[in-house]
Amino acid sequence: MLKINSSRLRHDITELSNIGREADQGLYRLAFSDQDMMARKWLANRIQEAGLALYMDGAANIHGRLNWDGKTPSVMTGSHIDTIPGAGHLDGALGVIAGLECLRILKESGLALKHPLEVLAFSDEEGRFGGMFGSQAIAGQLSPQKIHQAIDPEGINISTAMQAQGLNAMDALNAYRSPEGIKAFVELHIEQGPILDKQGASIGVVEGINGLFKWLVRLKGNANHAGSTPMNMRQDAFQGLVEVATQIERLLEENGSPRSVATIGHVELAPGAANVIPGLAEFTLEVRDLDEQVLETLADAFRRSISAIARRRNLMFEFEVLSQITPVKCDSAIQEHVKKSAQELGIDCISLPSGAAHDTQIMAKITAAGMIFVPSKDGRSHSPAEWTAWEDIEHGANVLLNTLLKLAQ
Ligand code: HGY
Ligand code: MN
Ligand code: MN
Repeated sequence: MLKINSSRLRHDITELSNIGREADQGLYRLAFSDQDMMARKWLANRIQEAGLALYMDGAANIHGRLNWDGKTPSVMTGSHIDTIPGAGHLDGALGVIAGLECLRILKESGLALKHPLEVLAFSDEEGRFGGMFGSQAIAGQLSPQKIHQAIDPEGINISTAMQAQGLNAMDALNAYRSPEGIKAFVELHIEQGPILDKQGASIGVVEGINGLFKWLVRLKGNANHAGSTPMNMRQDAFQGLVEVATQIERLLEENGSPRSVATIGHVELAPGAANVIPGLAEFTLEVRDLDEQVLETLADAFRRSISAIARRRNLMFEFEVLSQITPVKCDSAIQEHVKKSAQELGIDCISLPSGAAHDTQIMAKITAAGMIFVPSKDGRSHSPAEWTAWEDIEHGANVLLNTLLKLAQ
C-alpha cells in the first residue's frame, strides 16, 4: 500500500491555513479577493516544486498534472481553496493539498500508470458569486448570461472581480472539458457534519450529495415614519421577513423530507434607520435536500407562502435564483474502491450522504464522481472552530491515494 508523506502534508495544510487568516482566526479567502490570489500563487509554486505540470483554464481553475498527454482520459481529484468569510482551515483546502500530496507520491513511486492524473483547485466553490463557478465551467454549465448575473452580496459582478485580478470571466466559457477526456473524479473533504465524529469512524464513503436552491428574496413595502404611522397602516417589509422565517419549519414538515433544511443566512433592511419603518427587506433563502422532487415541491411551497404573506401585508415580492444545484448519487464503483482502500489500510469506514454541496456533484454530470469524508470535530464547519485530527487527515489522504491508484492503473 502506498502511503502519503504526512509531515509534507501537515506542512502544506499549515502553510496554506496562514494565508487570508484574520484576527478572529477565521479565513477570508473570498473568491478572486487578494487573499484568494495569494493562496493561488502559493499553490502554483507548490505544484511546480512538486515537478508537476501547472495549468490554469479559462475559469482560473488551477491544475497540477502528472503524465499529462492531452488525450488519455485523466483521473482527477481536487477541491477548492476559496473560502466563506470566517472559514475554517480545512474546508476545500484539505482536498487540494491531499490531492497534491497523492500526485507527488505517485510521481515518486515511478509506477507505470495507464491514466494521467490531475489535482484541481476550483474557482469560487463557496459561492461569493453564486457557487461552483469553476466546476460548472468545466462541466459546460456556464453561459454568458449566467456570468453576467453572477454578483456578490455587495453587488460586485464576477467579471469586475476577475478583471481586477487580470482575468477575463468570459474565458470561463472555454474551460469546458469533454467527458471523454476524464475517467473519474474523486474529492476528499471534511464531513462538515456530526455523523463520523459521533460514530467514531475515520472514513466516510459518500453515497449521495444534497442538492439546493438559493434565492435572493426582496419584499418591498413603504418606508415611513416610525412614530406617526399607526400599526394597521404600515407596509413593514421586516415584519414580512419575520413571518416568512416563522413559516420555515412548517413548510419543511408539510412539504419536505426528514433531511430537508432551510436557512436565511443574509438579511439587509433599507433604509436601515431606527426611526424609519423598513421599506425593503432583502434576504437569502437556501433550501437543501437529497431528492430533486422534494426540492421542486419545496420551491413551489416557499414561493406560494411568501407571495401569500406579501399579499396580506401589501408588500411587493420578487426573488432571483442565485444558485440551483441538483442532488447526485455518487458513482458506485468509486464507492467500492474507497471501501476497499480503507479495508486494505485497516481503517474503519461507513457510508453516508453529504449535507453540504460540493464540486463533485457538478463533475458527476460529466464523469464518474465520488467523495471521501473525514470527521469534523463536533460536526463544526464554516467556522474557525473547524477541526479534524491529524490522524484522520492522514487516513483520508491515504485512502484517497490508493483510490486514485486503483482508478489510474
Ligand atoms: O455551502 C456548501 O454546502 C459548500 O460548503 N459550498
Ligand atoms: Mn467545501
Ligand atoms: Mn464550504
